[in-house]
Amino acid sequence: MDLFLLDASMQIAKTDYVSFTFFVGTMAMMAAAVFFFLELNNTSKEWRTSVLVSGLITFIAAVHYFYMRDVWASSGESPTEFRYIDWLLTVPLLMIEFYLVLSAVTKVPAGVFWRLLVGTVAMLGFGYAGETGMMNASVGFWLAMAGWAFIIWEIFKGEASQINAGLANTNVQGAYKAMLLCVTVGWSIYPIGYFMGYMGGGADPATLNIVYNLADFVNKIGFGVIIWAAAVADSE
Ligand SMILES: *C/C=C(C)/C=C/C=C(C)/C=C/C1=C(C)CCCC1(C)C
Repeated sequence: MDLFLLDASMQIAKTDYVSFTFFVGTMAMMAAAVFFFLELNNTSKEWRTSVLVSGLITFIAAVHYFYMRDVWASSGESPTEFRYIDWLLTVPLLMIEFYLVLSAVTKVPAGVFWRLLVGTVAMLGFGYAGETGMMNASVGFWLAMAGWAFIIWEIFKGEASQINAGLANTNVQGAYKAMLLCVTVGWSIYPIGYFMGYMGGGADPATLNIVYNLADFVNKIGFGVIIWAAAVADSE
């Protein structure tokens, strides 16, 4: 089956499922961004920043997907640099969402965000070092896993979770629970992709990129929808 995708020299029609997922990813992220931006009108003032940030996350991803497809289609190599620039911008924004969603209904100390940011930078820094060969792939994997574990600890047991437990707002608590699920179950797709790409006995860049693209779809658009749903419900 030909997917009729242009490569960099404007040559058409090669069967390239990875390019196809980048292509669909660009469209989906764009559509999601437009949706979240327009839905700002349907949300109360306290929730507006959360929904705005969901729009920014998907917008930033759309632009990166556009470039990543190009790199893949013209070289057949993983667009690791664009991938990690995207993650370095969007994952901290996802972490800010925990702060913002709680802040919609109560006062939250900034330390909650800073600890999540530290975990994020460690997770992505070691992941990048492992993927680019600056560090042994397995060592990078386990150090990145430690960063992820730190994030999970903060939102399950740390200050963020205690603030959430003390709230009376079911919309926020419902969203918090769904966001927890994203960061644990949804995010687990990334280390699985990394493992298959770098550790399962031989790098397979095609599988790696398809898995990462699927994970982004769930964890950027899905995550945004969770927040949007809570925002709309709580604004009524
Ligand atoms: C929008 C982009 C998101 C939500 C990206 C999330 C990325 C991760 C959760 C990556 C995690 C990794 C590990 C836990 C270990 C192996 C290396 C990584 C960076 C793939």
